[in-house]
Order: sequence, then C-alpha cells, then structure tokens
Amino acid sequence: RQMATAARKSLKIGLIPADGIGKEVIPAAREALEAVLREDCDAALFGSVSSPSRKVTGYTSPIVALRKELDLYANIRPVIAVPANPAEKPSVDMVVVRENTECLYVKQEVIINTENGREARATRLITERASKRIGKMAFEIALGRPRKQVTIIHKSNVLSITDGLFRESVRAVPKLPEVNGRYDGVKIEEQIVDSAVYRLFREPQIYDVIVAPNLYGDILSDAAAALVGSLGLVPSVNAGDKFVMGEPVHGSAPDIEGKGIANPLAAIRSAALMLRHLGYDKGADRIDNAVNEVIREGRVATPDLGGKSHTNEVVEATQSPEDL
Ligand code: GGG
Repeated sequence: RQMATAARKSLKIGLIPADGIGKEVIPAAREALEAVLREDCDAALFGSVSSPSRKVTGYTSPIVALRKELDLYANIRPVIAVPANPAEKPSVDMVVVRENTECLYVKQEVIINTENGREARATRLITERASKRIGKMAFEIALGRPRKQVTIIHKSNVLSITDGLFRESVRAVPKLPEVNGRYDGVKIEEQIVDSAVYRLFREPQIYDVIVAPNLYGDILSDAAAALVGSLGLVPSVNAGDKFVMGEPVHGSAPDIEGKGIANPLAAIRSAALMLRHLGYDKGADRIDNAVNEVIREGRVATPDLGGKSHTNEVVEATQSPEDL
C-alpha cells in the first residue's frame, strides 16, 4: 500500500477533526501535510464549501484559509457568454479579478456588550502591497486581451481611506518604475461598486477586466454569472506567484446535494483555467471547446440551465461533443 500511494503524484486526504482535542491536533497535522503537499503538487482543484453562518469555536473556513496560507492573492473569474455561432463575438466577455486575501475576509470580528445591547465590529484591511499586486495581475490579464481595459471597483466616495487606498494603489501600477511602461496601452476606468452592479446588468459589454477588493469582487462575479445563464458555468482560479488552485465560483448547494444534478461545467472549466495558468494552453483549449460545444448545442443541460440532464450525462457529453 505504501508503495502504491508513494508513486501517486498527489493525494486527496479527508480530515475529520471530530470533537474535543481532535479539533486541535488535526489542524496541526494538516499544517504538516500542507507543507509537504505544497511541494509535491503542481496545482490543486477545490470544489466548494459551506461554512456555518454562526460562529463555531475552532472552525475556520477551509477555502479562506487555503487562499491565505498559499498566498493565492488573486481570484480570477472569467465570465463569458457562449454565442450561438462560434464566429460571433460573445455578448458578455469579462474577467473579474478579485483580491483574495484582505478586505473583510481577514475575519477579525468582535462582539461586545454595551449598555444599549450588543455591538459587532469587523476590521476591513486594505494594504498598498496587496492592492498593487492585484492591480498588476489585472493589468497583466488586460494586456493579453483585445480591448485592454481595466475597470477599478471601489466605494471611495464613502470609504475614502480603505477604498481610497485600493483605488489609488491600482491606479499607480502603470507608473511603477519596475513596470517600465508595460501597461501604457491599457485603458483605466473606474466605477463605484453599486453603480457598477447596475451597469453590469444594463450594459455588460462596457466591461473587460474588472479589479475589485475581496467582497465586492465576490458579489460582482456571482452577479455577472446571471448574465451567462448560471453560476454553474463560471470557473475561477486562485492564483499566487508560486501556486494555482482551480475553483468553481458556485458554492456547495446543499439543496441539490446527492441528487446527481449539479452542473459540472464550472468545475471542468476551472480545471481548464488552471491548465492555462500553468501554460498548458492546448489542453485548456480542448476542454474549453468541448464545454462551449455542449453549451451551444443545449441538448444536454442540468436543471440550473433549464434542462433535465444529470451531472454524469453532461460529463459524457463534454467527452464526446458532436462537432469535435
Ligand atoms: N467554490 C466556491 C465556494 O465554495 N463558495 C462558497 C463559499 O464562499 N464558501 C466559503 C465558506 O463557506 O467557507
């Protein structure tokens, strides 16, 4: 058994901390495992998770922790409509670049009792360093796209210090000496977050690359998924400078769990996006083309897309699309 598992390139290990000090010793063992796996894996693919909405002592959201631990500072979420005719331009074609390590997701929350009742506070962290590096990622992505436009999302008319710093730091990226004029051809736009949502639904074609602090990026990309038919179609990668982890944008959908009707296309596209990020464009193209063909054809579709197909039927269809 030892020989067989040692020969495998990566391992999938379920951790079950259970109760009592199990919750303390298993996270410690997990750290050791992650340190080893980080060296051994080229990339990872994450599914989805539902963390409890109430505070549970000792529990941390695994996805939030992984992004932070592996310094996967960018969550890159392409939202693209598949046109009926492959020769046509998609009606929606944008990439949401979400900062992945800061904002309210630092999860520094406190609750205190006051004479007027309980008072809850959360820290919202925005740093110049993280804003600049997510800005660079957005400009880099824009450089590889025909329109070469970055829209910065913020609310600095209200949050002038935190969002002000985000906006200012991203805007400063093209002028950084180390960038050497590389992004001079990229057009910079900006939008206040609420008006950005409005315009997203009214005129999605105005967006190319959107860069946003963590929470706004999370919300905007789920909203954008409504424009392309389903959250079950939208992929993402969590990217850092040393590691990449694919992750469908959808959550764990407990209402349909176990029914065999989850749309697998966001996860499949996430695998393709992960390959692309690693430089395997040919493999990524093959997967994306197969997925696009299944969507275009519309014959095999899960209920989120108005169909009756099961997950395994969609998987089979992507493996043998008629036109490929
Ligand atoms: N694949 C995205 C996903 O799982 N979304 C749900 C989410 O954000 N979960 C965070 C958590 O519950 O800890």
